Amino acid sequence: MSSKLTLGTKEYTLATLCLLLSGNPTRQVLLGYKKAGFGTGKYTGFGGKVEDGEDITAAAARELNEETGLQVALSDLREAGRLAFWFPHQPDWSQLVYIYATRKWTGEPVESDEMKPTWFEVDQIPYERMWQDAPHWLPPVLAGRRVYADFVFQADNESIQEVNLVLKERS
Ligand code: 6U4
Repeated sequence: MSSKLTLGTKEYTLATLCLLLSGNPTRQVLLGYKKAGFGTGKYTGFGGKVEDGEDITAAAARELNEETGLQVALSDLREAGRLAFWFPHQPDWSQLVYIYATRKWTGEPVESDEMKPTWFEVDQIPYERMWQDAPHWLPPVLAGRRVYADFVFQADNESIQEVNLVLKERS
């Protein structure tokens, strides 16, 4: 069973998203081309639903491993923000996503049934092949900030209707 969180009248599924960064300042980011499941055909970070009773950071490391074969220590996952995605026309798609970033892992990324991992230069990110929220939150995360945001999607479940975004400096 996946974990849920209710905020007011909205119910969100808890999920994670991991970004692997290389260079300091960041020059490249590892994104995955989603081959199956939610967001098929789009590039995203690595992650998935938090299981009932599971620690959220542990879920992030587990999903990263399932999708890429990489290992990451929980202490190397830096909290990079929290994003609430609300789909009023498809409420069961709504997720509260915990974002993590790391520069430390072991192994080489391998393609899985779900994801094809690819490195992108930070000035060549394929925003046109990502969720439409990505241009709002990914650049500040790549610049080392933490992003706390609420997104509301339109009836097409693709376009953004409303965004509220707060940036915090690196902790
Ligand atoms: P299963 O467990 O098979 O249902 P799947 O449907 O493949 O998994 P899910 O729901 O477990 O995927 O995970 C969805 C992933 O997509 C998470 O890493 C969070 C991320 N995600 C969800 N909404 C997003 C959005 N609007 N923008 C974005 N990533 C999003 O960039």
